[in-house]
Order: sequence, then structure tokens, then C-alpha cells
Amino acid sequence: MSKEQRPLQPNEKLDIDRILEGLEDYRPRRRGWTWRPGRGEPRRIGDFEYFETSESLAQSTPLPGAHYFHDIDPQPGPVVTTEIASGRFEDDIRRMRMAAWHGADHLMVIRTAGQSHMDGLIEGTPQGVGGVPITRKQVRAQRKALDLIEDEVGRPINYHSYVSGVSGPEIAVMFAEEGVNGAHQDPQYNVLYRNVNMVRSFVDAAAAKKIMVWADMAQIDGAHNANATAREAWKVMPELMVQHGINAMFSVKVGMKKENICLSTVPPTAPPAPCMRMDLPYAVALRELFREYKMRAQQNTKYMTSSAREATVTHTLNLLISELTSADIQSTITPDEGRNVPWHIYNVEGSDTAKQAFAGMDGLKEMVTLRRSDGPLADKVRELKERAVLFLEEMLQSGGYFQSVEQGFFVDSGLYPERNGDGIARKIDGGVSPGEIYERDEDYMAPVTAHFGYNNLAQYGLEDNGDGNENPGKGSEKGPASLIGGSTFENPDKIVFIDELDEEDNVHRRLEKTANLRNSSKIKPEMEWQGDGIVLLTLFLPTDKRTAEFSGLEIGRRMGLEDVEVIHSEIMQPAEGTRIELKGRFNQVIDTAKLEIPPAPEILSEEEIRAEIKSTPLKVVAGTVGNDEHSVGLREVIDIKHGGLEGFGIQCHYLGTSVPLEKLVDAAIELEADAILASTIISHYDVHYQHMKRLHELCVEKGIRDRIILISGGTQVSPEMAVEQGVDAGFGRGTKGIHVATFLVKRRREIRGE
Ligand code: Z98
Repeated sequence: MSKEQRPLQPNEKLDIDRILEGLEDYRPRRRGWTWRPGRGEPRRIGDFEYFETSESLAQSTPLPGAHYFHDIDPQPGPVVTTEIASGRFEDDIRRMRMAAWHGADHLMVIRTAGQSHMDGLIEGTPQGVGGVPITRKQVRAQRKALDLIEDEVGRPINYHSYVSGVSGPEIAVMFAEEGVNGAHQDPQYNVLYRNVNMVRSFVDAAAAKKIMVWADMAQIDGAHNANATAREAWKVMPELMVQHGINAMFSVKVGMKKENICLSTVPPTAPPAPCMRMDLPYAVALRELFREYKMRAQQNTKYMTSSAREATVTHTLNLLISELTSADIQSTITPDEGRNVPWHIYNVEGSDTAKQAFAGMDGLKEMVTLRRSDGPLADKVRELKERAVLFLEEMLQSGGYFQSVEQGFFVDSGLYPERNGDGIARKIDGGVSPGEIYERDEDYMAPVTAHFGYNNLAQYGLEDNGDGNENPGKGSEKGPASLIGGSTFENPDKIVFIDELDEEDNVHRRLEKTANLRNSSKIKPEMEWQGDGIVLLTLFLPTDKRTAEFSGLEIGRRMGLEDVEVIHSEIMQPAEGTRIELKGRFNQVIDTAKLEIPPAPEILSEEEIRAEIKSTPLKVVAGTVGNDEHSVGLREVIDIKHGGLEGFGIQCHYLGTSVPLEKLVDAAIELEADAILASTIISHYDVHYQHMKRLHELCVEKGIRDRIILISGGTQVSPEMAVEQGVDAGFGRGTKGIHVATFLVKRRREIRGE
């Protein structure tokens, strides 16, 4: 058995070398899918009641705005998916940890492009293109890391990939052995999009599903791919329901429990189409037809461009549909999907968008109901169901599924019963690997645990207790595999772990190249892989689109970036300018140990400041001094509207602009103020520092310096130089009210000897 792994520490990096150590002996801790604990129980989190959350995490990164609400981090009810597969599993592990901290608990691994066509398992840790190659070693390493990560965040994490393609059943076995918790499995996907022979696809699917049943894996179907492929996606709605029905019923017949069967549903269209009018009735119809099954909701991906902003709105509309109808698994395709293989930050952003929208909409259904009995929603729902049923009937008349596919019924861009003749047609005896299915001989025997169909042996979970009936049993003792002392499911020691087959294309070689960046003080920016150096730049260029794109490339190169690419351009106005987003490679290493980083200023909490001001009021006089009319900065520090001093209960006497220093000091004496705030922007001949010096001297002359706090501010003020002039503190650009309030409270404590 594997050695105990030390728990992760929040302030320590995940150590990939430790994950790889002893991997050959690592065994997954559990099988099966997990829904979120405590879903839908009313709970109080911070100052609020929630109705649709699940249990909070032990450790997490709350939304940025949570800062205003005592850093609460309510977790939505649905399982939240993020898809991570940069081509290097070792970097994906770190991303998985970040995503889990942001609330993702369904980590989906996209396979390398073309894996569907591989006719067997591959081994080792080769680098992938457009995803990761699914191998035992990579799966085991990620499951091992996720076991640590789930302990760290305090919630089970579902690990997921795809059981499809020519080697689907082999992949399913490996997944069952390695503790994978969910998978896409839908033979229609193989047939339509990968042109694997349809007879073979369905036979393989039966075997693969049976194995998924043993492993208690959740299944996601592939209907959404029709939506992503069809020319006018909103027209395939009836077909989508038919595809869901075929895979769901097939899975039930194989023995899968309905709560593990998840329909992958995507709103068929997106803005600027009036999408809610189509997508909502579709969502309602689907949930009514398939009420016993689970819904895995994903945003529309067909109409996604390279605008991350636009993708986020489409995602949010999908979240609204999930809220108004239901979602058991909420997918969060990343908002950069339209332009990159997703980056770390976007997995986090996608997960946060779901968390944010669900938190914001918590309890909405208590106040809003869908008008279901009459009106356009009711009409549309009925119409969609009717079209779907007619589609099924026509399939039966045509001789069944295989014949229908041969006749191009599927992914046709007509709204059924209309047909445009552009569907994907496949031949029953065509595609990859036709003619490879043979009937079993009567004495066929397969002494394995999870087996579909006739194998001359009782299946796992069913055994003869001598009472003549097949009873639930323990499988390994009396099941078919007992003939061979247990298959790899009961006896994992039989699993053959092959480490690496390629001397060059493996994780160890890749890690050597980044050794100087791991666990050292050296860093490079990264988006996907350690040390990739990729940065994103946003520019506005006051010219037309094409000129802006080429100018952007030139700017990127002159900034010293390599491999510069425009990944997004958007016209603001044809003549006035264009928004450009560039990516490029910054190929220098920064040694953080050599940076001069001043200690972070301590900021008191808003509550602490308010409480102190309430018990001992504090008064300031303020003005811009000399001949300075620039009052905006000072007002921002003072005004309640901008989070200024007034908001903490500090009494502010604003004397206006160009106030003589004497007047400020006299006013402070008269009002018995605790502090003077003098602001200057003008800094010619260091006039701002001269004012500070004079202010200090005046207070000394008038005998109040020991009891008054002097603060100067302005864009050109250096805190160190200000103190050298004799004032208590100087605040420069970027100062917020809370910084000044913190200083006032602390300085007053010092003056009083507290
Ligand atoms: C998603 N990433 O679903 P290849 N089987 C099914 C699929 O939907 C897919 C595959 C297999 C998106 C959509 N879906 C991508 C039912 C892929 C993958 O051949 O390895 O690419 O199979 O969230």
C-alpha cells in the first residue's frame, strides 16, 4: 500500500515530485460519484440566510467582493465543473488546486486531440495537444493529488474524463481501477463525430457502461455536441431530446442507476438572439421529460467568440436558466475558450462566475415562478415535446437508430419535421473498425467482475445462495472473478503499472527544465505551464481594426515579448479605435529574493476603526494648501461616498481649496481637532514639501504640535520625504480613506500612550 502523504499546507506549493513518488503503489481511496453535502439545507452564513447552498468549505478563496461581507464564501448546491487539460498533467494539478479553492468539485480532463482513434491504452506521461493523453500514470497522479486537495478544502472532488473512442471499454476499466468518478459516455458521439463504426460503438458502450456501473461513476452524455455542430443550433432542439433519450434508456438497460445518468444540456442559442425565449422552454421541456435523471448544465459554446466578457454574459444567462429550472452539475466552460486552450486564471474565473451568480440568485425561486399553465412558455414546451416524440416515431418507422443515422436524421439544421438534408450520415457497415463484432459462442466465458451480457457466470452482485434465486452478494467471493482469484477490481495488485515508455517525452524531462523555478525564489509569469512566460496585454489603439492589430503586434515586440499574437480585437468605433488583446512570451526570470519589497502597511478592519471612533470621537480639519485648487483627491479621502473618513464616523471640517496654512492651524485650535489634513498636487520647486515643513513649524509655534496629528497628501507626495519635513505621515497616489483612518487611529493611540 502507498505511504501516507503529508497533508497540503495552504502556504506551501503542491510538490509534484512527492506526488510522483511511490505512484506505482498508490490506490484510490474511494469509488463513485459524490453530490455536494448539505445541498439545499437552509443555512446562515455571515449576516445572511441562504436556501440553496451546500456545506461550506474548510479552506477556500472567497469571491473578491466577499471582502465587504466578512469574507463569507457560500457554496452553491450544484456540483461545479471546470475543465482542465493544458497538455501537461503536472501543471494541471496545480490548477486543480486553485480551482478547488474557488469552489470547483468536478475536475474534468479533456483528452488529447485524436485519442478517440487510438485502439488501446497508452502509458507514461507524454505531453498532449489540445488536452492530455489519458494514461494510467497521469490519471493516478492526478487522483492522488486530488485526494490531498479534497482533504485540504474539505469536500470530495469528482475526477472525470471521457470513456469513448475505439478503446472506450479499456479506458473504462482503467478509470474504474484508478478511482475516476465520472465520465462522458455516449455511443452516438463516436458515431456522429468520430466516425467509429456504429455497431461497434454501441457494443463497446454497453461494456463500458457496465464497468461504469460497477465503479458507481456518473455519466454525462454527448447531446450537447449536436448543438455545437449544427449550422443553426436552435433548430436541433427536438433531436437533442431524442439523443438524450437514446443514451439514457440504453444506460438504464445496461444497469446504470438513473441518479448517475446526467444529461448534458446546453441552451441552444445565445445573445444577440433573443435566446431566453428559446432556451428556457427547451430547458423546461427537457427537465419535464427526463425528471428522473440529473441535469448537467453548460453554457452555449457554439456562439462564443474571443471576447471573454461576452462569454461571461452567455455563461451568466445559462446560470439563470439553471436557477430557474434546475442543475445538478453546473459546467463552467472557461471564458477564454474561444481563443486559447484555457488558462489557469480562466478556470478560476469560470468557477467564480458560477459561484457568484448562484450566491446572488439564492432563493429566487421563492419569489419568481415560471408561468407554466398558459402563455408562450407552455405553448413552446408542448411543441418541443411533440416534435421530439414525432422524431422518435419516424426513427422507428425507418427501421431504428442505425437506419436513421444512415439516412442522415441527426445534426440536420432543419427544425424537425423540417429537414435540410445536411445531417451527418454514417454507414452501418462503415466508419472505423466495421465488421469486428462477433456473436458469443455458447460456451463463451469471461471470468471478470463487471461484464455486459452473457458470460456463463453469475455477475458481480448476484449470486446463488442455494435458495435458487440470484441474490445480492459480495462479488469477489462468489462472483465470476473468483475463478481467477479476483480481477483487478477486487485485487488491484494485479494491475500492471507501466511507468514511462518514452525516454524524452515524459514528466521527468519536463520537470528538469523547470527545476530552477520550482520551490525557489525565482518566478516567471505563466498561464498554462510553469515558466511558459505568457502574458496578456490589453491595449486601446486609436485606429481601425486591421491597423490596430498590426500595431499591437509591433508594440508587443518592442516591449520585448516573443511569439506575440493578437487574441482578441474589438471595434470601439470604426475610426476612433480598437480594443486589442495580445498574448506574448516574457522570457526573463525574476528573482523575488532580490526585490526590495517594503513591509505591507497594516490596515485596521473597518469595524475596528468604527468602534474606536464611536467610543472616542475624532475630528479633522482639511483643505488643499498654498495656491492649489485640486480638491478631488482630498475629497475622495474624506467623503463618505468614496469610502472616506466620514464613513468611519470621523468628523471632517473641510475648509476648501488654497487655504493658507495659518488658517488651517487656527481652525484646528478653535475646533479642538485631533488632526490636520493638508493636500497638495502642485509640486514645482518642491513647494509641497515646503508647505509641510511650515505646517509643522506653525504647530510648534502655537504650542499644539505634541497633541495634533499632521498628515499631508497628494499625488507627488513620498511618505518618507513627508516625514522628513516634520509631519506625521505623507500619503501618495492610490491612497484610500481607510489608509488615512488607520493611521489616525494608530497615531492617536501612540500619542495617548495606549
Ligand atoms: C464538454 N468538453 O462536454 P474525444 N464523448 C463525449 C463527448 O462529449 C466528448 C468526448 C467523448 C465539452 C465537450 N466533448 C467535449 C460524449 C467531448 C471526447 O474524441 O477524446 O475528443 O472525445 O464539457
